[in-house]
Amino acid sequence: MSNDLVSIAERLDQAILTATATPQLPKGSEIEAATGYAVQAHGIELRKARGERVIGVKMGLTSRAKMEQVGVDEVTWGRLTDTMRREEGGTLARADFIHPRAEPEVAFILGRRLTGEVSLAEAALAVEALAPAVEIIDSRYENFRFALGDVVADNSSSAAFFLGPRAKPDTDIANLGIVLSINGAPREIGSSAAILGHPLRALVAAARMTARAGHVLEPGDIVLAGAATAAVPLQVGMQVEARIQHLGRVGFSVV
Ligand code: 0L1
Ligand code: MG
Repeated sequence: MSNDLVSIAERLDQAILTATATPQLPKGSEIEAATGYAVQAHGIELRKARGERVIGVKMGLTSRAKMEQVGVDEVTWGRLTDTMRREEGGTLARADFIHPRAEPEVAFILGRRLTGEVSLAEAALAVEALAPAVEIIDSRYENFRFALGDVVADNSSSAAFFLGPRAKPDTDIANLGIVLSINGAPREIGSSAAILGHPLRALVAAARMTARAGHVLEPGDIVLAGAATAAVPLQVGMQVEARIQHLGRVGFSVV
């Protein structure tokens, strides 16, 4: 990888470590999605060198609401590491992030390896459990503004996540009601059908897209299917809760 791309990965990594936004890549020097994935992989190597472990992936921009919120219209993915996982029912320290937003997600926990071109049926068979989840996205770019390759380089904005209790893998997830509440009041309401028409399609896309980058989904991995609603900016004092019909709830407070 060129020195320029290494330095983008290092700049994004510093933005994470210092919770300080970095300027957008200058107009005309935005990177292609494929290059963005190489930069993302390098950023993850920097995290692994600090002892972090990859424990799954997140799919991004899998719903129209999300694509419209950020003006990018392609599905993306990023890696989840162990230090990004937070205790369900616990806290999220606002100061650890730049401009965090929360979004409700369906999570898959895999029971077997899944990679490459797979059918919906094969993807379903690989699922050991489902869970309600909240992803915290925190673009490392100023003003949450980016083009496709830039956001891919930035690990698809992924910053942290909360996972709720496990639900049975054969739960019908085609059209589940999803509510994201702040301080007990519903803020965003959606349906799992907004996630590529069916959240399992996000898992199929995860197997295919990660394989292209030489990344294999392994048993035990967590896959976030992507949000069904727009993301909500977080402030200190908020109690955040996601409820997904038949899957349950997951919540935390922002301190
Ligand atoms: O998880 C997501 O859908 C986010 C992907 C990146 C775009 C954003 O920062 O909202
Ligand atoms: Mg997300």
